[in-house]
Amino acid sequence: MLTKVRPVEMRGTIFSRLLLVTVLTLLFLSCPVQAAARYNGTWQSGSGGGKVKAIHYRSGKYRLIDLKSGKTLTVSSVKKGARLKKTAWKKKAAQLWTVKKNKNGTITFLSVKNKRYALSITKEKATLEKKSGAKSMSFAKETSAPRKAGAGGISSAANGVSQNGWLSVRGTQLVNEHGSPLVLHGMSSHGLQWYSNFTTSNAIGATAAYGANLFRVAMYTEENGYLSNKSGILEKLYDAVDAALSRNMYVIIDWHILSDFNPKTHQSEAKTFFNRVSAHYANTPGVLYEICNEPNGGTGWKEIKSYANAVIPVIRKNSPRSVIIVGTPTWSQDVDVAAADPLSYANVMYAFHFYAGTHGQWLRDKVSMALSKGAPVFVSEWGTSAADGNGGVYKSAANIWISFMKQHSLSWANWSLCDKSESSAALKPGANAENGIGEKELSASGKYVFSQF
Ligand code: DCB
Repeated sequence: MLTKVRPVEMRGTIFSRLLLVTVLTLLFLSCPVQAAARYNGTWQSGSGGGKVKAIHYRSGKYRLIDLKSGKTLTVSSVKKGARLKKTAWKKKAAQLWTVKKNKNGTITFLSVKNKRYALSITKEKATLEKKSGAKSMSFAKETSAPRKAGAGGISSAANGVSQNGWLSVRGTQLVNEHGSPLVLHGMSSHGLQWYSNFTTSNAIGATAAYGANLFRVAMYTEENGYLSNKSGILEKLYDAVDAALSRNMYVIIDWHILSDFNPKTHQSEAKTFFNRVSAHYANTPGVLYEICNEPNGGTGWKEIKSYANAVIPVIRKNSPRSVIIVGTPTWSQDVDVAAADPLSYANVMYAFHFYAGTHGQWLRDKVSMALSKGAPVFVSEWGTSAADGNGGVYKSAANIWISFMKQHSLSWANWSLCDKSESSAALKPGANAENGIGEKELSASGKYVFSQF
């Protein structure tokens, strides 16, 4: 075996350089100027509104960046109520602040121009005010760490769209914009026509607090869904998708066929719909499209393929990079059949759905078969109940499915975020998700699923 050996004199040089770097780093870290950088970070005033990012300049002085515009807050005149300007960073005293620690743990930013004046931010404006204990002058550090199960908070996805960008499929694996594998986990809504009270930014944000980075918007086509109220349901859909995106979540737009059995039944409506929404979200990396939820009633892969070949180009024309999920025969179970005769498009995945109380090893075998043939699988719907949405909760059967999905790095969405009186519902009947979701709101299924994100 050949190993490259550096000449002895070079190793000496490297060693002394390393020593020098280490000594300099230690000196730098221990000097008082560096210690003053402890207020670096994002701060929010007690009155809500805009956030500022503090960046240490020198000697305990900070510049503050307005997070909406990315510009530096600048004092234009030192008087009470003077609006702050947002300008480019020019290292001027009018752009520098010192920090005063308050008793309640918050901090106040004092202008270097005159330390009796402080930064005040309300929902409406950023001004200079005479230093006081007012909420608008008391800033708390923003904590981005997701709240843990049971906390019931509202958050944004910690590993979502802003960190991962456009998704694509490499082999059978979903990868992010940098080519690293990414697994998405989250909830599916129930039918938008019935449960849009759980597709709000707060309700979806509550799932993010537990670690979810995906939300699926189930837009039924029949059963009083889209086809019977196009403009009304479309509005609900846009609201739900925007809500998920506002929480940094990836979001699936699901054309939820069910009682219509065969996706070809409403193919022309599907083309119109997907043309419209993919144009609307053309430059939006967070959106994925699921073009037919669960073909059933004997619909074969040939027909689904024909439908997919008609709908995919419509989406791709508007939004060429979007990942598209295609339903498979028998309520999206026969991924093995699709794998034997795959679609020719890139960045396409095959939908696989299961219900723990009904489906077992024989169905996992279909997934293994599909993956071994190189077909990418997305578990865009699964439940802890039986296939009718009731029965159970089948926790030990679900445990086996969860470890199977982990083993194969499969992304999933659980059915469903609603308070319907059925065991697959994640919330108890009558639950309100607007103030976060906690022990009080979660059903037995919800408790189980929310601890798995
Ligand atoms: C799927 C559907 C989904 C359905 C769930 C649970 O259907 F994608 O829409 O949700 O799985 O059955 C249920 C709701 C009910 C609602 C009903 C009709 O939970 O509240 O009343 O939809 O809108 C499946 C999946 C698998 C199988 C059968 C069905 N299977 N199915 O394997 O037999 O009959 O709907």
